[in-house]
Amino acid sequence: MSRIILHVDMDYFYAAIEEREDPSIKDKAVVVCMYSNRGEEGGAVSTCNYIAREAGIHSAMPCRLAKSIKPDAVYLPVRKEFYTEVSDRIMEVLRSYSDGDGELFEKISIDEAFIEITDGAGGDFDTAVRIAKQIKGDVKDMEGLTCSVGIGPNKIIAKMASSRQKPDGITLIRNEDVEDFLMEMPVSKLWGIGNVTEDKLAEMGIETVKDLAGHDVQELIGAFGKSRGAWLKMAASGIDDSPVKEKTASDQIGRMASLTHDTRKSDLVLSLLDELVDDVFRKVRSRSVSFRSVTVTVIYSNFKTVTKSHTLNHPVADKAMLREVSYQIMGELLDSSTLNLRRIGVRVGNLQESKGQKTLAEFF
Ligand code: DCP
Ligand code: MG
Ligand code: MG
Repeated sequence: MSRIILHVDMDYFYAAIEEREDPSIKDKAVVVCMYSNRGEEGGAVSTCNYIAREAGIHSAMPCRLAKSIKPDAVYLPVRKEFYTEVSDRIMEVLRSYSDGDGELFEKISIDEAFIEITDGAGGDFDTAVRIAKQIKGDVKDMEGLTCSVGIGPNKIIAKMASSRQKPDGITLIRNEDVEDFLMEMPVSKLWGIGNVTEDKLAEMGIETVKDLAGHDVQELIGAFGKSRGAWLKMAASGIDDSPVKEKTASDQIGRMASLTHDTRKSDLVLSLLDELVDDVFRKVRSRSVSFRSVTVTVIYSNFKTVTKSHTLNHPVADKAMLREVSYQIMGELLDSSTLNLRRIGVRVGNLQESKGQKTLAEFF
């Protein structure tokens, strides 16, 4: 069965959030600026909406230049913390779609992530498209924002596919489409190739992905070293076995699951919570770690996602403690809304190697 990976990237993310917050600017060019300590004139464009892009404005352009090109655009300062809150909520929803109950998920920036759905889609790319539509619908309903999705048999292809149709697009590249998709691209478009590599390849006469795929691997290894040289050859051939795995996953252990039907009955919710606690704790024990934070996630029937965390005074590896804290947080979440719950999750974080299995009793 082929792997199926989605790459989701939000459309003009910071500027889209600003439009949502103030619909009166929606039909204007909107430019979000990162002002430096040299004041308004010294900053660079963080991002802008598509109307501003049509005028030639783009990320990293000096704000001063943007203002000279389009003085009548709306210029706003970056509100990073606010965008991060929006991002966190979106990421929880995206994570809830991944295989392994949220494990095969990888956030790679504030507005994009990989989601492996090989099992979720039963290995079928048409089903994957349906799931992608559902994800886009969830994000739209929940946050009023659009995103673009790339679907492919690996991360490199999915990542490159998501930017093919923007904004609000879905691009599917099946195994049999990979070669055509890649071949005519300049090497600079291959995900993972930066300016330095591009220049070095150009010196070797390699300009397109096709040139790179056809190049002698030994020569690439000679120029770039063993692992990078081999990687270049593989990537250009559309082969990428790298797993979807969060870089920080080693610092978190979690599980999510759906309730059999949407409900807020505490006996049903808590019995699923018990199962999740059991599973999470089994992994905690098998990795011989202690944890200091406990996070509970709730996705309501309208897809609104809420997470709540509790940080303990000491790292513990104690199942009773994990259950107690999870119950407490879940109780607070149930009290704070009258909506039915669709999915719930438990996660522990701030992991440390357990030197001997410390139990709660040892701390008191
Ligand atoms: N960003 C930034 N400076 C950059 C590039 C990006 O501050 N040089 C920020 C602002 C973007 C966000 O990161 O909104 C996400 O970056 P993307 O590259 O995904 O760009 P956008 O989401 O803005 O636009 P697109 O629709 O092309 O994805
Ligand atoms: Mg984006
Ligand atoms: Mg992005």
